[in-house]
Amino acid sequence: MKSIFLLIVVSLVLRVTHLKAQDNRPNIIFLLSDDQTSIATGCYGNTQVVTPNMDRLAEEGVRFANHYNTTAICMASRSTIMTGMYEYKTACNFLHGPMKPETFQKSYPVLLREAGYYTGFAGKFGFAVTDGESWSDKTWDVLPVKAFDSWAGGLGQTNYKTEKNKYISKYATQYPHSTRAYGAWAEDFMKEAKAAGKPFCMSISFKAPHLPFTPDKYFDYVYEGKEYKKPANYGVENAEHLAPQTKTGRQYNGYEFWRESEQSYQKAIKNYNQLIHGVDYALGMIRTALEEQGMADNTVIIFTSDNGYSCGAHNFGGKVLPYEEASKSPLIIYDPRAPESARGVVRERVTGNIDMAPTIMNFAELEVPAYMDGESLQPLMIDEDGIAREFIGLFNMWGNDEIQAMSVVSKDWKYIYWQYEDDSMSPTEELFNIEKDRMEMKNVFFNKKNTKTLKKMRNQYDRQLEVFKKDVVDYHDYQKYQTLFDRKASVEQKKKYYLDLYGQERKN
Ligand SMILES: [Ca+2]
Repeated sequence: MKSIFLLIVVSLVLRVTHLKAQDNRPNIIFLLSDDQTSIATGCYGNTQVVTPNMDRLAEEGVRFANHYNTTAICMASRSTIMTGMYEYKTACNFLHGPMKPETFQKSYPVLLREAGYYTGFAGKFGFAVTDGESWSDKTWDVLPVKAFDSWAGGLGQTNYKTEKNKYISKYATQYPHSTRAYGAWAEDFMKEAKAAGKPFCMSISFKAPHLPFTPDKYFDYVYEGKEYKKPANYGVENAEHLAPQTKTGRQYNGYEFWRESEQSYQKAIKNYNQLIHGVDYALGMIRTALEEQGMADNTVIIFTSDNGYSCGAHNFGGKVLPYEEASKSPLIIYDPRAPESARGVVRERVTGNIDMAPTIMNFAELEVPAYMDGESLQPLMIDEDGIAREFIGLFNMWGNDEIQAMSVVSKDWKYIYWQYEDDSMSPTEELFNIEKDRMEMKNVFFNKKNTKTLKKMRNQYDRQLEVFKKDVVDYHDYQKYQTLFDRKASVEQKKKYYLDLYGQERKN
C-alpha cells in the first residue's frame, strides 16, 4: 500500500514537473492607450510626431493599417476588447449599463488565468462589472480586482498624477506622471510572474492621451517650439458635405479648443502628442525590462488604443463618430517567434477591437470561443489572406440621438447610415472611397459611377443588421436599434423609440 502511494506521489510530481517544463506558451503583453488616433503615430505616416518605440515595434512586427474600434468610446470599446464581442452583446456603455459578471467571465483575462496564465492589470479599467443597474465609477466594488493575480487598476478615469492612484503611488517619487509609473509597474510585474513560474498575460491601459491634456513635463523638450501643420480636413468649412446629423451634439459643438485660435490648436495638439510620446517611452521601458528579465524572445506585444480622436478634423472634437480619425487606432503586433513574413509588414485588411480577445486566446494556444465576434489575427500576421474578412461593422449607440448610427467599412469603402430623422433632417447615407479619399472630403453617394459599390455596401450593412438582430441582448436598452438602424423602418416605427428615449414626443 505504502509503495503504491509513493508511486502515485512520484508520478504526480513527475507530471507537474513535466507540465511545467512543457509550458513554453508565450507571455502576452497587451498595451492600450486611451483616445489615440492612428494618424498620431509616426509609423502611420505622421512626420510631425516622435514615437520611436511604436515605430520600432512596427518594424519588427506587423502594423495593421486599417484598424477600427467597432464602438469608438472608452467604456464600450474596453468591454469589446476584453470579451471579443460587439457592444450589443457586452451590453456595456455609458447610457446603457455596466457589464454583467457572467459576461466578464467570458473575457480573455479570466480565460487565460483559468488556463494557467499569471495575469495582471494596470491602469484605467474603464467599465463597471456588476449585476446592479446603476453604478458609480467612484467605488472599487464594480472593478474585478480579484479576477487578476496582480492588480494595479484605478477608479473611473484614473489620474495622471501617480500619487493619486492607490496601486501605483509607490512609484510617485521617481515617476510623478502615471504613464511612466505604469512602465515601472510592468517591470515589477514581470519579476512577479517569473517567480510564479507561469507564462504571463499583462494588460496595461494607459490614461494617456485622454483629456485633460496634461503631459509629463519630463518630455517638454520633445516638441518644444514646434508648430504643427493641420490636416487637409481640418475645420468647419470641411464639414459641409457631411450629414446634418453629424453637426449636432458635443463632437461638433464642443471641444472649442481645437478651433478657438491658432494658439489653442497648437497647444492642444502639442500636449496630445506629448502624452502619446509618454506612452511610447513606457513601451520602451517595458521592452528594456523584458530583455533584462530574459523574456523578450518569448513575449508577444500587442499595442493599440480604445478609440481614435478627431483633433479638429471636419470641425469635430472627441471620438464616437465613424469617421477615420475618431474610429481608427494604431494596432501593432509583435511576435518574436514569428516567421519573416510577419516582420516589418503592413496589413491592409480591416481589423477591429473585436479581434483583440480572439488573438490573445490564439497566442495562449487556447480555442477561440464561438461567442467571440472577432477573429484571431495571427494568420493575418503571416499572410494578407490569412483571414477572409472584407467588412466590419461600426456602431454608435451613445450620445445624442442624432449621432447614433451604424456603418460598414472595408479597406477601400465606408458606408454610413445616419438613421435619425425629425422635421429638420432625414435619414442620410454617406459613401466614402476611403482608399482614394482618406480624409473623407467627398461623399460619393450621389455619384452614379458608384451604383454597384453602393449596392454592395448597402447589402453588407443589411447583413450586419441581421447579425445584430440575431445576437442583440434583451436588456440595457439595445433592442430599439433593430428598428432604428433598419434602413427600411418607417418613421412611425422609429417614433416609438424616440418617445422611449425622451419620455415625450420627438423634439420637433
Ligand atoms: Ca478612449
